[in-house]
Amino acid sequence: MATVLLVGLENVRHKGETRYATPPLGLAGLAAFAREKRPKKDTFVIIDEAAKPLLPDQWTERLAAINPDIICISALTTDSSALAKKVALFKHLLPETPIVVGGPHATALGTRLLENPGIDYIVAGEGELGFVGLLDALEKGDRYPENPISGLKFVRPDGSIHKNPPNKELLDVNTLPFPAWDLIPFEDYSSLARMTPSQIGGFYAPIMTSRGCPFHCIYCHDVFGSKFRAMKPMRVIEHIEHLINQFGIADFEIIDDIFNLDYNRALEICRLIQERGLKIRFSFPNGLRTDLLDKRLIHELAQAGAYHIAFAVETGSNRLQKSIKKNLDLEKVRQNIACAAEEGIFTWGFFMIGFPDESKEQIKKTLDFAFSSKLHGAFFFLVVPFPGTALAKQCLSEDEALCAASDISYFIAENSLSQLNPKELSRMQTMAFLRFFLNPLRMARIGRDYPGGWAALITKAINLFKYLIWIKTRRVTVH
Ligand code: B12
Ligand code: SF4
Repeated sequence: MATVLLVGLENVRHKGETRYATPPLGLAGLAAFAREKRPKKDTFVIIDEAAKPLLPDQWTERLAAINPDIICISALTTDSSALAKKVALFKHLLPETPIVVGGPHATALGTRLLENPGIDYIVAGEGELGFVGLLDALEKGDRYPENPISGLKFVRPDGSIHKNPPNKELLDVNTLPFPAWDLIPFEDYSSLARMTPSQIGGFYAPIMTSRGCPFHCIYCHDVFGSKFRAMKPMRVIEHIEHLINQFGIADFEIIDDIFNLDYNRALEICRLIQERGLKIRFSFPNGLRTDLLDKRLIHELAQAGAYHIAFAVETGSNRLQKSIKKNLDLEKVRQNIACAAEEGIFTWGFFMIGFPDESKEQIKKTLDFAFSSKLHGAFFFLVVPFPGTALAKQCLSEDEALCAASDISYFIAENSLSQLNPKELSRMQTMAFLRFFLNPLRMARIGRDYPGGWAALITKAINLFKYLIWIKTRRVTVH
């Protein structure tokens, strides 16, 4: 019997930025899987600092009360410094308690994370099997399990490293239990900003109806592999109904990497939502593969309750679409944005500027695409080569990539991989936001269609501009 503490880290917040957080689907999924595989053996507690950060004194009290047998932390690469601080604090307070780190950062960095002596284990990739394998081993008193446990890595007593790759055979997402939603205090998230930028607050849950993506965009990370594994439409509906009936949740963020890769599955999910009379609303804040949409699917999504879709366009240059391996059909994307906007869906674009060797003309193409589109909102991110990505391997050393991947590097051009220097790049980014949002026609459309209501819209607009002013008035080092 183990008491397992699962920890989510605080997203770094900047002046003027509303706290934002998403109920931790990954941690809730791990707990549910372990409950199924090790029935009645463990007790789980989730503390998500993204929603409710604790001061060190509060941690002292909570750890004393919980007395965990194992501490499991989920981390993104942008969480690196928060992770290091938390590991130091936990080791100081509970030196004998093993600490495990999983999630995208552990997947991207691999054994390098073990250079932090406070981290006892890392689990890379899809985490369920590794998590349960480790709990089983620790229960038997085996602190250095040599049998192959999916994705598990640790330092042996003699200083050598045990590393087992994530299982090649990936999980069947149809057989996974529903996440342990009972461990999530949904109310903690109800007044925070969420991943869907057109919305603040309210009770909602993130759901992932598929794992994996067969595309290989060079800037993307790889937690779930390239094999697309999708839940059957009825399984998706059962999950939605479970959340409605057990937790009163009727608002969902569908955060798949590529929900609509299987066109007929997507249509069938919409059909079932309508057939069963489910009164729900949902958004796609992580994007859809937007050149695989068409009028019919967009209409069905809107009828089923879709109110916000992110269009991850990234670049308006056809040449760059090829070199970054996104390979979007830009004309189709443009039509689909217009079509979604006509259906009353709030449309949000993601764009990236500053790819290796990108010219001013290519950046202009991206910006022109955004300005001339029917998008309601957009983010213009600076390109950040995250460790472990093909992009980082192409242009940076691992250390440089680790330094580059801070949560503010999307907005502060410290370096430039493009033909522009950091100052020019930064200027173009500021100009992009201003020209995009200060267009009177777009402002009128935003006011008319914003799904979160006027109060949320005003808060959001003020926050965005305060944040941009703060970040853009920081010093930019020209290299
Ligand atoms: C929801 C989401 C968010 C949410 C919540 C993040 C969170 N803490 O989970 C918010 C909106 C906050 C967010 C923000 C960002 N995000 Co985000 N986000 C996602 C998204 C779409 C879904 C995450 C999710 O719930 N997945 C489903 C669950 C089941 O998976 P999971 O959490 O990874 O957990 C599994 C495994 O990783 C593992 N695992 C996880 N934790 C642990 C812990 C232990 C102990 C173990 C054993 C296993 C384990 O087991 C789980 C089950 O298999 C992913 C894309 C994706 N495909 O996952 C991107 C993703 C995580 N985000 C990413 C990025 C880059 C960002 C941003 C930097 C984007 C930006 N432009 O600002 C910011 C950074 C935030 C900050 N400032 O700190 C990258 C991370 C890359 C990296 N190396 O860190 C991803 C992978 C997207 C991508 N494909 O590039 N994001
Ligand atoms: S960016 Fe999207 S389409 Fe490209 S590999 Fe990642 S998940 Fe797939």
